[in-house]
Amino acid sequence: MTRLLVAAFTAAILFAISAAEPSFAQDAAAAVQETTVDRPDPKGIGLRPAATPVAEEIHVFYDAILVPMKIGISVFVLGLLVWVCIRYSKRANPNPKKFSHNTLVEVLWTAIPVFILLIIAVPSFELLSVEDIMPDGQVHEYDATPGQTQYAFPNDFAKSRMVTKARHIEVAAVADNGDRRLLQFDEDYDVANLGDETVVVQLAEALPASERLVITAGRSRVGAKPVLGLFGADRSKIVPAPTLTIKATGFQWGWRYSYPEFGDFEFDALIAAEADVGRELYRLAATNDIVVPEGETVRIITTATDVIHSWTIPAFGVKIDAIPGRLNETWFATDQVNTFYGQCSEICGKDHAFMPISLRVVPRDEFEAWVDEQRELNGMEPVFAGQELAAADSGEERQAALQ
Ligand SMILES: [Cu+2]
Repeated sequence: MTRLLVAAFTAAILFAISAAEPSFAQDAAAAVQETTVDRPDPKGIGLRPAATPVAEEIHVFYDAILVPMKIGISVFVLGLLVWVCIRYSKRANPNPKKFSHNTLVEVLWTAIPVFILLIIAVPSFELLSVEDIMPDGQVHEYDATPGQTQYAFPNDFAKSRMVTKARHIEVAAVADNGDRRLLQFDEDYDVANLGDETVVVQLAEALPASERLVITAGRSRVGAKPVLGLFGADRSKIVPAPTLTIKATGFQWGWRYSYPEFGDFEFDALIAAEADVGRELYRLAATNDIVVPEGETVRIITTATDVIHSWTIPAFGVKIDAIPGRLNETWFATDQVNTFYGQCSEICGKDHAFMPISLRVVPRDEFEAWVDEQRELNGMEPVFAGQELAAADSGEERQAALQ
């Protein structure tokens, strides 16, 4: 009987792992296929396809660890129940034993759950830290000079965040048409002076003049990683520091967004009427979308004016409380040009279900046009139309250009 249970348990875990595999593939397919909106599927029970590296990491954790565990535990407990019902029924076991303790069983039912919780804890802490720590990756671009194989970049991070391992560097060759070719450490390049003030990347051979060298450096490596460091591919990448900050303020019942780096223009996003957006998007669509540029890291700061609300986009793997009198921050970055939806996720009163979150990811030039339009609506001059601001690389440079 015991052997049968062990076999059933193992089969359940193997089944769960194999069932989990296709959803990784779906994530990848969804990333390639661009749709115009990402809304919940009617009667769907799965997670939204991952649109950010954090969401990818969450999905691996869910598919490869949580789902097999919950199926395994459910099957095991059900098996025990069935076994007890049959083997120890009044008919099969008319004279029950009268003992009340069994040390071995008690040690096992304490130790095994502790072990299970530890297995869950390790990837959980990893996830919590990537969600909480603002990415600080730096991108350095170099035009290829004929014959040049050595490139250096400053290792000017905070001490605890300095580049000290080959894993903290990504080297890519980018062609004129935007095609990106990731170079392999050890094969295509080597790294010297790790942990020093200036790090040197030594290419095995010089790039053709048609390609630029792009070095991304930093410790904020996020994305699907091998499960427990053992199984599966490493699709993580170094995430650059944010180029944009958005402040989201929850109120009863809607969201107010402001863009502090662009003159702090702000707008309200209330629930859009069903007649305007149709039944499928009702309670997802808002009267105004948050607009962000594709492929860039966005810092989101949340607060509230009355009670606690919670800002979320499930496809991004982002959920963060908006608390009166406090600022919370998190981040996201997505390559998908799409519209994403979320809803207030902290019960906040009678219209809690009527404060949707809608976010539109657009190419950089569309984003700039939108910013200029919003500034105009708020009585400000455009900033991107032909000004030095267009050339600014960071939030600070933009801030400086605005003053
Ligand atoms: Cu709310």
